[in-house]
Amino acid sequence: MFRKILIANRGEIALRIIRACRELDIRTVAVHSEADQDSLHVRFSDEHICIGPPPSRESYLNVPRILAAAEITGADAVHPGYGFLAENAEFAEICERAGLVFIGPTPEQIRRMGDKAEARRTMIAADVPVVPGSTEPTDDEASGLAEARRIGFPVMIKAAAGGGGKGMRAAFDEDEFKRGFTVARNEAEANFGNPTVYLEKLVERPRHVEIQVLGDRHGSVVHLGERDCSIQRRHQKLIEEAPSPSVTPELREAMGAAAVKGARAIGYHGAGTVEFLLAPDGQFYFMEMNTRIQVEHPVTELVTSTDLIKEQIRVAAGEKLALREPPPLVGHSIECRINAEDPEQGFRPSPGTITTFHAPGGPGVRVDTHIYDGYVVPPFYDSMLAKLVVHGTTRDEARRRAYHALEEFILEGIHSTIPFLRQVLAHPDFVSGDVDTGFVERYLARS
Ligand code: MV4
Repeated sequence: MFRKILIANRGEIALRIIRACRELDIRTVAVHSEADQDSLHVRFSDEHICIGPPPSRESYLNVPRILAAAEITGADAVHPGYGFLAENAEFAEICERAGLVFIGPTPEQIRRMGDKAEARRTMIAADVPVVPGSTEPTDDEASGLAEARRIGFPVMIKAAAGGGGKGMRAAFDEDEFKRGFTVARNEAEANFGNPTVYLEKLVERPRHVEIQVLGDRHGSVVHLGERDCSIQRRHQKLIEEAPSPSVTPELREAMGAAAVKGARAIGYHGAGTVEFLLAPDGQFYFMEMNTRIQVEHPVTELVTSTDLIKEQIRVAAGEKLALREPPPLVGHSIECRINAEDPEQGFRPSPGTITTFHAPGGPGVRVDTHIYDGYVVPPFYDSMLAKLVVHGTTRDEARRRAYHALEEFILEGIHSTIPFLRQVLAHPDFVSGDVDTGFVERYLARS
């Protein structure tokens, strides 16, 4: 097992990794920017090193500084968390070359799933269902249009190098296609330096359902059920839950088997997430594979009684997975992301000093956060401050628990998403579980 892990991240996930390391008797090294001097991940780590000025480029994305910190402290592994360098194949490669174990999959696996068109080809070859569409990306409008006619409208135009909805356009007819193709191509070029796009049949009113997988370095892969992440706004998830209210045991088995097949096809090891679009007719289609631990991993932890961060560390150290088959899912879990944003002002970031902080408690209530009374929310990073994660025997118990816990959550001095989250939890369509990825936009358009 590792002796010392460097955590190349900040905020709640850095703290979450520190807690896992303590349980495994592994020492921790926190790296931090000048803006995070007073952060809890710095205070609760065994050692800490400042790696640069506040902007991420100069600190949390500064590879030479992070490697120097690992060298100085004698760390033997690096946990990248999520965001920042977590899906940077080059970083994973550089770590390995420096003799540090990267806690995650191989650079090759990261690279392969990072290229969306390549990921799609890989899944087709592995017999995982993908949305009907093209396999060869193009940057030529005429050949794109011919392909769109073959697939049949409506279609979705997607950047080959994309992800997270950038360089993506829906087109319901040829006119819309011509305009959308140019926009998607330009966005793809500007954001990813690659103008090629590919086409898929548009799936209308889909749910976002993703399967958690774990693989070890001995060829074992298991899945741990799904998370429903349909409550999103502009591709930022707001509420996630496990299990999905729209997934039956039979569908779970089919989606789980598809996810495991896809992961096995690339010899995947570590924690990963296979994202699917779930159509209203019950058909599911591969979208993307995320080769990292995700923000919403706790809902899976609570329904499977698994510590996913500890599992990530164990498999990175070469241990075999203890889990041989999907664990039973017990009860229901819901996560609410509490962001320093003002829902009344179009979710505008709201940094500043937290003048009063009180976290809720009680049965089935977990709060993952790095903030405290007097904490100053810096303007430089992601606006997520805390995750409220609840567990209940039934979905309704979990939902009501989350609603009341948010009422107990005191956060003063800045604006937060708490009031908005409570409105969603009380919305009749959320109560009945009848939501799709368009829920938040429709809701906001009406209010
Ligand atoms: C789609 C789709 C409908 N049809 N593909 C959004 C981000 C990227 N990962 C894929 N996305 C979508 N791909 C086809 N063929 C709808 C979306 C989509 C979406 C997916 C998941 C969660 C939220 C979403 C919001 C808008 C669009």
